[in-house]
Amino acid sequence: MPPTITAFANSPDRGRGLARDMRVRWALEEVGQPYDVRLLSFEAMKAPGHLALHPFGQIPTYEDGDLALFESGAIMLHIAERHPGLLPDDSDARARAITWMFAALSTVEPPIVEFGMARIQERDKPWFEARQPMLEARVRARLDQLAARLGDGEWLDGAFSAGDLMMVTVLLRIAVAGVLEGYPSLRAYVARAEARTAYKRAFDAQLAVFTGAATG
Ligand code: GTB
Repeated sequence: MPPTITAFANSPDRGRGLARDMRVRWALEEVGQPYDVRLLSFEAMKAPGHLALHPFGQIPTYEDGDLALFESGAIMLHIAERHPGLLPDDSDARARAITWMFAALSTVEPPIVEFGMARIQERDKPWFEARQPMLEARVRARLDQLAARLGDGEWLDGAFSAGDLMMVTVLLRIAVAGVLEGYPSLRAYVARAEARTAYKRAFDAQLAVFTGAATG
């Protein structure tokens, strides 16, 4: 039996690959692991059946036999540790790739989410206009630092790894808001990742949910 992941039945991004099931789908595609998807409505996400799997009532989750996981980072690490292709064999390089996963989730993603959430949820609030420049500056500070580290490299640390996969999914969220304009090296980095066959397969699969073409 292939593992089963959960995803939005009606993703607010209309299938643009921004919800966090995308990173899990992409990781599974990179390692060539087939998977099933259980689509959930917002109501089903908060129902006892799903809360037993995910204490916060969110997607994605991952089930494989008796193992049930939540948190996209933990799921991706689990996949990367059990299949070749996403983490280097060398133990130091492996540790650095995992460090980039955590950097993406703990250091780069929070200001990006904060910026994005304000644009969605606070547009009608009196503080919106005043707060935006500060939120955008926090994002840009991280992008400046990330671009400095990437330099003219292809990936963050040698070959493509789970660290790049996670970082790119985080950057994609800001790319749609146009904030990557002015960061040509980061745009090229994201484009390189989007050109990967595994990325395209994952993207097409989650888009098919929105267009109604999904089969499973
Ligand atoms: N830390 C958790 C993880 O990494 O797995 C966060 C999981 C999470 O935020 N899940 C979201 C969710 O289930 C979906 S991905 N939300 C429903 C809820 O909390 O009730 C976040 C997301 C949603 C939509 C878009 N979008 O439309 O662009 C982008 C990202």
